[in-house]
Amino acid sequence: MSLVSGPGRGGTHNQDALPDQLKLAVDQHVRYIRNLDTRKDELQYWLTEHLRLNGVYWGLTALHLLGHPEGLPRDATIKFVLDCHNIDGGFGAAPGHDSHMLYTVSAVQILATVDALPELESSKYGGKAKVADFIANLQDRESGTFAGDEWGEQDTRFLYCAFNALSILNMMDRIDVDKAVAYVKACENFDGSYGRIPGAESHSGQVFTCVGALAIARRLDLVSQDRLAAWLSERQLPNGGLNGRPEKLEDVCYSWWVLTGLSIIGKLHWIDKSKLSNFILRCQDTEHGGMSDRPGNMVDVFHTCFGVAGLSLLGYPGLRKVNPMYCMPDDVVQKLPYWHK
Ligand code: GRG
Repeated sequence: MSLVSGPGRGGTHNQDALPDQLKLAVDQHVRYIRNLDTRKDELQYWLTEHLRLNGVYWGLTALHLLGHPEGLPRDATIKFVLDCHNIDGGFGAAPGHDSHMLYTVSAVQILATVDALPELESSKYGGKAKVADFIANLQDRESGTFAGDEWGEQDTRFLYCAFNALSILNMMDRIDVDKAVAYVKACENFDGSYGRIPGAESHSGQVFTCVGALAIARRLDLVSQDRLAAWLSERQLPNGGLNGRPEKLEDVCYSWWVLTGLSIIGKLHWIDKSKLSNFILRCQDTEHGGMSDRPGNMVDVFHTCFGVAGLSLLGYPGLRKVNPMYCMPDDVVQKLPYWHK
């Protein structure tokens, strides 16, 4: 898809009228992401092995939103994902690593994004039913929430990951959705925002997971929409960036965690979109590509993904539309059988 002539959403900027530092450095970002896997002689590459499958998801998602799906070779990507599959049906961060919910959701998202979900059936450790079993076994049938792995830490992040992956696999019937939904409601605080477990501090990361899970379950009626939107809009600081909770610093990734909540409940206009968009663009390395948490800091693929996804939600021209519930290209989500029931 050509970035300029592709199906962009139109939005807050006319790109040609922008000064250079406020233009999205598409070619540099694509080159930066493509080169990440060629840096195997760097210590940093091996120090981040425990995040590899997440890293592939972040890089691939950014490339697809930037209009360059060819940026990572499809066959090698599918092979790497399947090499991370384990006998318990879950996926590890890299071949030989233990299974965890966080990598399992990335595996499912990657395969769906490159239209390769049927490839799961060729895995020596079983197809999508086995993956669904791994996820379903992590639900605490008493409380309804989920653990990340067999060791048991519970967090609404894992509940969201289960909803995300199982809805993509069209296997939500493997879990007790009503119990999980009631658990999410119990994580809501007086300010309309959400925490990791009932009574935990409100954090915008948890707004993404809780509101995202309720949206996937088609239960947005449970969200205190005006109170939540007020709390989320207060996350914007004078420099345009967003923080994750009161009194904290801004960070590009909150352009995703905060903005998605507002987008899902139809209140994106409660923040200053143009100021946020300029903040994200100031976090680019326009020479070598990539985005950082704040202007001038070192770039990484996590912030690059959520910066680009945030710009897509803001309607930055030329970007492929992102889906706020899944952080995947919207056209991929629209085709999922789960959304046609
Ligand atoms: C499919 C997009 C996608 C995600 C999978 C893992 C997950 C589900 C969601 C993570 C949601 C979350 C908790 C995001 C927040 C991440 C973050 C930057 C946490 C930092 O917390 P602190 O306390 O930082 O270190 P602050 O900014 O509060 O000081």
